[in-house]
Amino acid sequence: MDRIYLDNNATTLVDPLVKEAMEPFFTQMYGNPNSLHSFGTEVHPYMRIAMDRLYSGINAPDEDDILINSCATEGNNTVLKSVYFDYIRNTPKKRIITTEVEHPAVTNTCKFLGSSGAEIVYLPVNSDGIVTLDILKEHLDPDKTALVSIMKANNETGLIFPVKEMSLYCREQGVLFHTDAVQAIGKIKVDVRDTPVDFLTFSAHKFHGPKGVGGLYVRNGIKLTPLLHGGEQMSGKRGGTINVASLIGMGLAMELAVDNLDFENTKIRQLRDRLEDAVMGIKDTEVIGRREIRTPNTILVSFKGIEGEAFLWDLNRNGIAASTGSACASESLEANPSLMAMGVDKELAHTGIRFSLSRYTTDEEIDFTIEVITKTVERLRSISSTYA
Ligand code: C6P
Repeated sequence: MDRIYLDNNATTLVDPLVKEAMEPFFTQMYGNPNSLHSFGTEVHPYMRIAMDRLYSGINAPDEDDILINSCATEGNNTVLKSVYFDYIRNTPKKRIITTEVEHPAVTNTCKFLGSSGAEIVYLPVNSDGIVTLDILKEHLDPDKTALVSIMKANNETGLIFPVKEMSLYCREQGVLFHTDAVQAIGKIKVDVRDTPVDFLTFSAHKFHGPKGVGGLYVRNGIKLTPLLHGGEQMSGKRGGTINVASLIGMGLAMELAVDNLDFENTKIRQLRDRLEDAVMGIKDTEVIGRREIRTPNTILVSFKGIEGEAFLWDLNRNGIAASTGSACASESLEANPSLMAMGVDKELAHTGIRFSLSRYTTDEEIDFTIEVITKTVERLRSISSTYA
């Protein structure tokens, strides 16, 4: 069997149709869309189709903005720094409320803004691993709060947050709401009419599009200060020549992701559940978060007494790619911070392994993975000094 890729929350295979759709924009239609000659103008209709696909993918009204940028990290930075600049800096509302389990693209930006005068409140999660409306209500003072930033789904656990209720409440209270929807697109429905967020971020490579391109949704009427000042691209809201091929790819990837939502929530969920049932059959194993409130492709599992890194190494030797959590924290040997924030004990937080499936995952791959996991747990526990 070829290598098995179960790290789809880190990044995904580019759909072959997406790759094919992008190709002409490297070799034939390579003009700068801001140029006035035909090389520039001939790409406009294709860009429009891609933008329509993005708008329809998140059900955004025409009057709202979707800014094309380089990734979700850029999108999250733009939202937080822009809100700081426009709504916090010279006003009495100094507070940004976020959670203890956001991606570093949010938490590290918040830390930076905290050192520049913003007051950052990190909401704790409940015993289910999520932040609820009640937790938010307890901490939200609308006279002091400029922005609430809460992810739609967690990258490490797959846990889904009740963003609809929380954004509706923030709307009533006159507080801006941002959601990082990176791990939601293509896994659960994302609809900005149904869920009244003011800002939403996504990244194409998480839903079988190319790396290095993302989108930032901004509701009509919300002020946005660019992160990148420059030319008049994106109506002056994000300078820099647009990456045309990547936009074309992201548009198609979004359409395919939405078309595949049912498949993701039936077939892929079934495969994930089968993997989960099998690992739960192994002694002293814990899966983090109830499966009914997780994205259909994700499972974070901890095998008592086995270091996450050692486990990953064995999986990798057997051709299976998984991770100990967020790919961008993989060089740190610290206990998984999301898990620590969830109140999981330190030993468990050192042993978490994330398996994330995609629409390309097969029955045979899951069968083989279950076989390897079972043998690996047995082998590593037999040589572990902490497991008796
Ligand atoms: N999470 C993971 O292994 P970029 O890298 O900018 O395209 O996406 C950043 C990002 C932002 N928010 C969430 C919720 C994410 O999951 C990610 C990327 C990967 O979990 C890589 S660190």
